[in-house]
Amino acid sequence: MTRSMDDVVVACALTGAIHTPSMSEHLPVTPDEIIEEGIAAAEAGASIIHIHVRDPETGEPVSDLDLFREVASGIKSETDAIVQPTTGGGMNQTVEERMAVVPELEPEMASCNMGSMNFGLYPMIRGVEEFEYDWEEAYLDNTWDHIFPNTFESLKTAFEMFDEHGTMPELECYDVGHIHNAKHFVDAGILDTPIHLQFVMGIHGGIGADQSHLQHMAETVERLFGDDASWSVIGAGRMQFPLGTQAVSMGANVRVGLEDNLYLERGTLAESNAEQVEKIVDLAWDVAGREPASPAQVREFLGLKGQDAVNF
Ligand code: KMH
Ligand code: ZN
Repeated sequence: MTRSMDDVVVACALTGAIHTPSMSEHLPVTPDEIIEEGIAAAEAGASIIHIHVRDPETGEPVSDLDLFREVASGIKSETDAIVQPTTGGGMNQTVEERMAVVPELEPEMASCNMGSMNFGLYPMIRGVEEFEYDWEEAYLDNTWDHIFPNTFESLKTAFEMFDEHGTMPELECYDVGHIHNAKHFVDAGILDTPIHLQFVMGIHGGIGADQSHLQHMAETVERLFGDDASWSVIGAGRMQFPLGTQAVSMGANVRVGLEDNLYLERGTLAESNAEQVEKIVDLAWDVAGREPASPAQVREFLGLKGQDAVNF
C-alpha cells in the first residue's frame, strides 16, 4: 500500500514563479513579505513551506542565493517547519541557476521536476487588466515557445547532488510519464526509496486537473512503488481545493498556496497563504477527520535529516 499517515502532510507554496505581482496584491514579493507569509502558513498548519524568491523591487522571479538564504533563514528562525526551496525556479532561469540552491543551503527537502514539458503561462495574460511592471507580460507571453527543461541527464545530476547534500527531492510529476521516470531512476539505483511525489495537476502543458486523472496517478504510484512511496497533490487554480480534498479523503497529502492558486473561493482572492492553509485544514477534518501533521511527524515519516543539518 502507498505510504500514508493518519494526519495530513500539508505543504504551502508561498509565491512561486507562475503568477506575477499584477495578478494579486496579496502575492508576497520581498524577502520580508515571503518570510511573514511562511511563518503565518506554518502557524496555520503547514509543515512544509515551499519557497521561491523574487526581485524585491520588481517582483520578477530570480534565483539569487542570498535571497534564498534570507528567506529560508527567516522562516526557520520562527518555525520548525520544513523549508523546501524550489529547483524549478522561473521561466527565465537555466538548470544550473535553478539547482544552485541545494549545495548552497543544503535544505532538508527541495523540489525536483520529473520531466521536460511545455509550460504555458500565456493564457493568464487575458486576466490582467494592466501590468505594473514591464517584465510581466513578456514573461508570460514567452511561454508560447518555452520548454521547461528536465532531461534524464539533468535529473541524474540532480539526484546525485541531492544525495550528496542530504536533501530529499520532492518529485514534481506533471503527468503520468513523470511517475514512470521516477521508477526508472529508482530501478537504476540512482534515486533512493522511499520517495515522495507531488502530483502537479492543471498546469497548461501538463496533465489536466481532473479527479479521474488524480485517481489514475495514485493507482500508478501504488502499482509501481507500493509502500516505497507517498504522494501529495497540487491542484492549480480553481481545482486546488477539490483535488486537495480528494487526496485527503484518499489518505494522501496536499499542497496549497498562492504559487498555485490566487483564490480562496470562486471570485475571491486569497489575502494570504495562511487563509488557504486554514481552509484545507478545515476541509481535511470535515471530510476525513484528519488533522495536519506536525513538522516533527513529517520529518519522521519522510526520513528527513532535521533542521540542525541544513546550511542556513
Ligand atoms: N509551480 C508549481 C506548479 C517547483 O517549484 O520546482 C510546481 C512547483 C515546482 O512548485
Ligand atoms: Zn514551486
